[in-house]
Amino acid sequence: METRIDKIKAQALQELDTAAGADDITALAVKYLGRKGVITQFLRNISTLPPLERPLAGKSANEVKQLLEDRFEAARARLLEEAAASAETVDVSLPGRPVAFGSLHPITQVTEEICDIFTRMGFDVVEGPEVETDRYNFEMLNIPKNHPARDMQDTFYVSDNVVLRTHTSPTQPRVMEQQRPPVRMIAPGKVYRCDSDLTHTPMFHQVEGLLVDKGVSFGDLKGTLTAFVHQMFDTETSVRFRPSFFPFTEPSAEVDIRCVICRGTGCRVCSQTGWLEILGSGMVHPAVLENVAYDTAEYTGFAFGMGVERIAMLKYRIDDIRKYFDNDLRFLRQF
Ligand code: 2U9
Repeated sequence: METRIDKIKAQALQELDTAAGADDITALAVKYLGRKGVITQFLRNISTLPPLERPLAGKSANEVKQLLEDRFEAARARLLEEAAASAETVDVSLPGRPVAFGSLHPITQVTEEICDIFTRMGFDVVEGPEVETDRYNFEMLNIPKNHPARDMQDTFYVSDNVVLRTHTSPTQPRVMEQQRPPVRMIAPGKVYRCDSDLTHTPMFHQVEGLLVDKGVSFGDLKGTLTAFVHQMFDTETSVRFRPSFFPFTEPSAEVDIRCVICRGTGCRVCSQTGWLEILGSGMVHPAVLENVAYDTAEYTGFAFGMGVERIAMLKYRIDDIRKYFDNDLRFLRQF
């Protein structure tokens, strides 16, 4: 004969079969095994049964209680497993996650653009060491022992006779020592100076150029650098040459372009002058040619140098040089 506890058991298992989720299982556990649950009540009421029936009823009720506890626990574990399995499922019909493409740093892009322009004019691109000897960084370029550029305030010294190069020009005498004229080369790369503010960083990039051959004149310098400016900016950009001084060139000239912002009317960027300085240049000093045993009666040359950050600032209208080195992707993604 089916006892009352058998009926409770059958009922509970049937309800468990139709339980849809974790909440249903919890509700069943409360309904049957909770403090006021059906089985708990049943156990409590055993004392009201005739004495002979009590042991069997108690034993069966405890067995059913244990069985239900096990079944509820197993049902919970199965639900958790199913949830984990469905979370791992790959939906191959979903579109792929977009891959973020990297791009060249704006300074690299502008360096390459400068190199391309001079390559088209027949210049070779040569790279030299960033840790340089006093001999190539200063001596060979006619920079005297007492020159302020040699001061420890301006130059990073590695040891007495070794520095972080302060310009890329030492690459030139290294090439000239190995090669007879004609020499047509540019030297791009990193340079280092003890300096840091809105317009200076301790490391920045230069491209410095050199052309040595028979009969090279100041007219060649002007023509070459004007062609460079017209390709780098546009052919409407006027150029002017202003007398200057560098130990390695004589005569020397700064090269200015018409302000790219105000086109010459005067603004904050050009300090109301209408002009922007973008290059240093000059005829190679005879002492520099003699240092590499070039015959100064036969050969002359011109040289020039530019800061890449400055050219890029003017081209892209950037007001703070430090933005190039902050690694802020919102800035870098614009190029
Ligand atoms: C040799 C002889 C001469 C390279 C030159 C400059 C003028 C110049 C500056 C521009 C801005 C550096 O980045 S900057 O601070 N450069 O003004 N550089 S002539 O002259 C040379 C190079 C090599 C053998």
